[in-house]
Amino acid sequence: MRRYSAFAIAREAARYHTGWERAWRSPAPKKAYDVVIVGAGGHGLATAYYLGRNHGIRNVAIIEKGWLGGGNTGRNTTIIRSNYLQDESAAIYEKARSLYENLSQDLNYNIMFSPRGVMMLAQTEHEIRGYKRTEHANRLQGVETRFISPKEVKKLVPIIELGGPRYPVLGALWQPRGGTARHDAVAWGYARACSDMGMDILQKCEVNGIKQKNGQVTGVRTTKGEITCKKLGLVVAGHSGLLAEMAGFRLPIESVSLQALVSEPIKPCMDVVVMANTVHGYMSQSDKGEMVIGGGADGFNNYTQRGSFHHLEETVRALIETFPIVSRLKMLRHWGGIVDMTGDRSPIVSKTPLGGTFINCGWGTGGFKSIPGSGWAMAEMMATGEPGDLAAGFGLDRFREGRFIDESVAAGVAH
Ligand code: FAD
Ligand code: PYC
Repeated sequence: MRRYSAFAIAREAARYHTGWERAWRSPAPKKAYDVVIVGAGGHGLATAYYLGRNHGIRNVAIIEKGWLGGGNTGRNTTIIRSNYLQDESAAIYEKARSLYENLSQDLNYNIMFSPRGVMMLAQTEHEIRGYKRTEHANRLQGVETRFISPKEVKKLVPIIELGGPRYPVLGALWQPRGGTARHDAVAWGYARACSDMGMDILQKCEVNGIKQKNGQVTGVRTTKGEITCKKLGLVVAGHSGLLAEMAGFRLPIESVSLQALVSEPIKPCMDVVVMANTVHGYMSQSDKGEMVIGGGADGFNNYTQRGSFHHLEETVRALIETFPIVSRLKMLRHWGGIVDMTGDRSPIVSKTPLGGTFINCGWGTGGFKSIPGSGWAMAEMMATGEPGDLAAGFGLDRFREGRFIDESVAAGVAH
């Protein structure tokens, strides 16, 4: 595949852009692969990419029932940060954040990483204590965060209302190298690199059965026929429970809808990301000028990818008290994605009871930020058969042993 470069843009401009190649191939499925990954979201594609790049395993198929990036990867609000509390989480989220710093160069694809800074507002005494604790933990973990005063908050975000009607802003946990990236570009960049390594991305192909013999996976049944494999990775976020059932085990996961909306584009007015977790709203401004807004997860399990009116009302009410200018904005679009929630709000990156089968799920409301680190850890586990340092804490056995990694506060989104 030809590299993208300034020279390539000039060359194509001179010939009316007739020479661009397709970013990835759309091949027919082969009968057999060494590795099959189910789910072409960010985590599935990143797993395949690092299998090829770090471990030289390239006879890989990534199977997607819809279109690549059409799940939560293309529906999220793109916040990237690593200000988690527990050591296991800080390690994997910071690995991901640091990979994001150079991901455009690594993939030769502009993912528009924008380390503009992320702040989580403290609006109660309890939140101040919690975020100061996180700041201290992050210092020990090598993650750069700082608790800042209301004055510093106002300087960074002039449009904020510090003395809100219900909760005043008392400070914030500030991560200066947190930020955003273009979500579909992350999926597209990984997909292009995987295809370039000879891997097959099979879109519009649903896995509806898992074949096994003597406790070992042998392949998958799909809407395009049977495919055999030596190793299988299940990376399907909100559909993880369904795939686990096909493989013959149960997961401690609930699937719920998380919603977001964007406004009409306006002039640049906010160049950081703000999360207000007490009133339950968060906001950033996209490069097009739209205000990207989200709230808490639905309070009931479901598989719908739609928004709902009660959520709109709750989220916009929270945002208006934090940013009064929101009251004069028109909203353009509203959608939902099915997120996969564990009890401790930490992911599962694990071997499973079925031999040769590995699972990556449970990133819940916060898995966009972790895509590169998660793919790196999952690839290592699939290549070697055992979890490495990054994945070691996130095994399924922690639920049996009560070894939870509680991140219900750092998850940052009401659930
Ligand atoms: P997905 O992108 O959902 O990919 C899974 C894929 O598996 C899908 O494409 C699906 O079609 C496919 N699949 C399912 N079943 C099958 C099958 N049987 N056969 C074949 N394919 C199948 N995270 C953050 O870090 N920051 C944020 O700001 C943020 N905001 C969010 C806002 C919203 C509204 C939502 C919904 C989520 C948000 N998240 C955020 C969470 C984040 O989007 C997810 O954790 C992450 O995208 C999960 O990626 P994934 O690759 O695991 O899943
Ligand atoms: O994990 O930072 C996050 C997040 C923000 C909005 C949804 N998830």
